[in-house]
Amino acid sequence: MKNKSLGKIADYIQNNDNYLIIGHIDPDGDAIGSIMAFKFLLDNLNKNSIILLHADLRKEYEILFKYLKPQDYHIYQNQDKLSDLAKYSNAIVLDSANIDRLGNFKEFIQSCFKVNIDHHNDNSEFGDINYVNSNESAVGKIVYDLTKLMSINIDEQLGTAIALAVLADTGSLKYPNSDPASFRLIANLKENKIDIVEINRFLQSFSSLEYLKLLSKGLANIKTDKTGKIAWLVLSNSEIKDLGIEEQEIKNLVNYPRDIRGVEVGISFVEKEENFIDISFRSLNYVDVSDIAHKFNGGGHPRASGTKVEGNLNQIINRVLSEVKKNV
Ligand SMILES: [Mn+2]
Repeated sequence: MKNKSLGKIADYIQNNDNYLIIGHIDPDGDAIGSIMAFKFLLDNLNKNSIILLHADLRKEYEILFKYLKPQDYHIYQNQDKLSDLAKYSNAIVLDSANIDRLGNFKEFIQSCFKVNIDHHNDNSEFGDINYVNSNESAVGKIVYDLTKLMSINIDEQLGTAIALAVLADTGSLKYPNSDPASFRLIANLKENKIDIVEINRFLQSFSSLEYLKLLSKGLANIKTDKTGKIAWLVLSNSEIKDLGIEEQEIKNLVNYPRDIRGVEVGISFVEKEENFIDISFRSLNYVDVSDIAHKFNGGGHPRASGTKVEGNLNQIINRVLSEVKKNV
């Protein structure tokens, strides 16, 4: 069922109970912020719910986990443990373009009643109720609108989660998707005493000195094509292993090649596991990088997309660059 208004979702959650809340695998700030915000929204309605996590993010996202109790979330261990969640018959799925993005929880979620809330224009509308609006800068903005629609008070925890989601997906209101509504949302939350400065500091700071050293290796490896319109950063698995960085710490490296003046397409190739390359694409003005990601079984938005490809690092770089060159 395709749904053009949030009213159906508001009615559904008012009239039901026991919700799983899940976002996409390898979550970004919008995924984490919006699942947390949804938890706080449901708490406000006295609904029973639990967050599903693909990996343990408690340390990295302490800024939000400080508002949660251990029984508020389930960190994936194995398929057997999922039977503990049998009483939850509804799933709120956020920021996930398709069901494959749910990783190990995919099969388990299939049997639930699914409310799919997203802003990816390639969303497959896998839900029993779907609200997909690619004009929204972040899923956190959609959760905010739902909060307003349901007249839920935005307290510190709910406001912090929403602001983190929107600031993450808009690059702290710097990216082209930062529409007036995103600025208004942040201004409203700031008026509600949400600490926007602290959230931006969290999003823009480095997780450790080792991470900064890894970044310096990545930066030293940046190259551009002859036109100067394509720039790419490369990190091999041996470079990552040498510094002992956790793979989930590595993120947003694609912003560095993208931020070189004159560059239209920035790319990062990060070999998190040997022969498994995480590729991220960002574009500035006109190249639809979601089209390029789709050619390599990935997805995303016109200005921000990604995929994961198995194979030899240098061969994959060459294949991807030749595809990008056709589009620039
Ligand atoms: Mn998002």
